[in-house]
Amino acid sequence: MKRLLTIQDVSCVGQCSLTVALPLVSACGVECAVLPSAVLSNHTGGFHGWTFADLTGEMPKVEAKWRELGIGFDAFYTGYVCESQIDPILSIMDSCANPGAVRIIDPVLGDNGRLYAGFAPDFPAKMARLCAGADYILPNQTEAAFLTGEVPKADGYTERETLDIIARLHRLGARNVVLTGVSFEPELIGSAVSDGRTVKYDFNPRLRRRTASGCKAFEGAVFHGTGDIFASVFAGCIMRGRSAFDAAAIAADIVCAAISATEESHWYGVRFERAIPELAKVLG
Ligand code: PXL
Repeated sequence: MKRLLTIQDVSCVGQCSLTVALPLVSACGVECAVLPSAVLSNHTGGFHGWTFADLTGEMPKVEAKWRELGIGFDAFYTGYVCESQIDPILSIMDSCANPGAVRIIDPVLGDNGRLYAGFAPDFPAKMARLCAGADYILPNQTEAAFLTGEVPKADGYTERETLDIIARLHRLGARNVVLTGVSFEPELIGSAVSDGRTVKYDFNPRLRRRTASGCKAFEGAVFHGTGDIFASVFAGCIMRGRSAFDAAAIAADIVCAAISATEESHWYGVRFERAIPELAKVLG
């Protein structure tokens, strides 16, 4: 069994980051070690405030202990991290890598055209340094724009613009790019998977908050944590030997299943737990 280290925050409530990665990577049949980047009472998307304990100071100590113990990892998967953690993370990925270790970077910066609360405008340039040595990066459209120094477009991207963004993301130094939130027609949304030579698309029907009860408050509302579900399943599938395209397609199916299983009143996350049996079945 492969051992993956994921580095991202613990949002104690909110169904995102580590509370999603640990169960989903495990459900893929991959050992999931964790290094929490911070502990928050809840995620920053829609709650009225949150507590925040930065764990940057622990990182060099944990790294030193792992080196002493000879602990290594077959993969690194990073998510929501702080500015001060880019160098400590690069150091851990250098010193605790088993031969051939894979680097999967989800450059968590923002969504829907905006940086997440608490991130400074110069953070994307720092996150780009993590992307530079990545085997796979998994930005959404907003993150792709910020990483390449652009202002996110509100009205979507054409295929030509998408291919241009992907080329620019490769130029950051990433070997494979999985761009999420790609949509060339309103009812379909998916990802573009590029190895630097060819780009393949995977699309699914665009799901919206159910409004059967007529509750307009949820119509068009965002689905928090779906990027983390996508990245976690993608990472697990890569470790299980799937191609990047297959991993992205399976990850998207699990996101769709989780969204479909979520009642409209559950605003802060999606019910990914209900998709775990499907994931375990797909990966045997
Ligand atoms: O899902 C991304 C994410 C992770 N961690 C924290 C967040 C968010 C998005 O809002 O606030 C703390």
